[in-house]
Amino acid sequence: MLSAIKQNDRVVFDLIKAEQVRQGISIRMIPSENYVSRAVMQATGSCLTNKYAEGYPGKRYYEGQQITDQIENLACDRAKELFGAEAANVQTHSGSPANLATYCALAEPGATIMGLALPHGGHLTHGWKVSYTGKFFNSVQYELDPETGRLDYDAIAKLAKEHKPKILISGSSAYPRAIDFTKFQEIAESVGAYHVCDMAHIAGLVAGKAHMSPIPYADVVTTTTHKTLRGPRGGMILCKEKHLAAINKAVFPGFQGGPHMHTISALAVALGEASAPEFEAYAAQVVANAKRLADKLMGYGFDLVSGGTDNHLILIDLRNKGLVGKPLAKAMDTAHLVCNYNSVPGDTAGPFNPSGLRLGTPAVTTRGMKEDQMDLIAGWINTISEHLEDEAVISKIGTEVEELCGQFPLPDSFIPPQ
Ligand code: DSN
Repeated sequence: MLSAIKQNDRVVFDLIKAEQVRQGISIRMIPSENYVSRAVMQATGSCLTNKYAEGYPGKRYYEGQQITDQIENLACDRAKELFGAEAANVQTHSGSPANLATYCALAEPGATIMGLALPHGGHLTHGWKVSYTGKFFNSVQYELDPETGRLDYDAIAKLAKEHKPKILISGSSAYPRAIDFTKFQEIAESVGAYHVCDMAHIAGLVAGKAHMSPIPYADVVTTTTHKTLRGPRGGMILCKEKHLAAINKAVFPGFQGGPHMHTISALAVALGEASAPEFEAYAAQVVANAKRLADKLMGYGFDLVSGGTDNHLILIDLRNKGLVGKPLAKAMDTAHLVCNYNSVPGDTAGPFNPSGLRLGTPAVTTRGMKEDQMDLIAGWINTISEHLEDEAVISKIGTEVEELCGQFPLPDSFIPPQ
């Protein structure tokens, strides 16, 4: 599949090959990243990238939709079946536009929306002030309990009562604990708000029954499709039937033009894969790996926000170690251990050099790594944290990481087209 690129554009070919090598020899622990199957990757590179399909199946603005309508209907049907949702829109290009379109479908500009603050694990598009979701709407932000590092549902209920939001957002980008969506539904109902859940990070865990599903408890559920769900880079909105017309209108023509049909076809493939029984085992192992890694890191004296994890991610607060996130993340990257630095609750450092590190297990679990490998990874992170400036130590760990990756090649069906 890459042979034409090699022939036509050697520069791009070499860069893609180099990235393939990097992904192969790295322990990739950014919790929002994964490896897609070769089938998903081939669909994203298919002839569907040639097709415009503004509108929705049966009501397009261009002809030649004999096949695209079938593909989009298939993706919607598989999404509804997998998640038990009443309705689906599979056209949003990613999670941020999915969120913006959803808010605009349910509320007027200037209305009050309420989401988790970014340094407490929320996403930019949950109303953080630098995002247009925090400018177009009157954004009220809830925070984690400073003692427990967990969601405080009583405090959220109190804030909701005070501000009467039109939309209450559940979901997060850096919250390591299970979320009780029944509580969010109760709070939303009590103040007459719509409950919008952004399940981007945990969509694969929900599909694999390793996390409570928000679908029965939310008016609208948004998600990206490429994180734990292991699909192509894209977005999806699942909702109650009564909201579908408004959601569809907000996505197209409200915010987007033509849907990316190649991505939608790849999403259909990924949804099929996530419906297979093996996917439940995958989701369970993602969580088991994260728990083991969390336990080992705490054993080395790392302070984890909330004291552990229930899902696929871990947030280390480095302040007790006298460290900040960026130098540690960079040293780890040199040793092929890839994660991201991250703000932590109560962080006084800026977002470019925050006090935390965010790690996740979706990608390493796709490679087949289990608890024993998590022990090794925790040990390496600890050693690097104690030898940040020691190139010899970091280089030795880099070699060990490469060796471990050699023992855990991607399963055959995940090896990208060569
Ligand atoms: N950028 C994603 C993440 O890494 O969590 C969220 O959209």
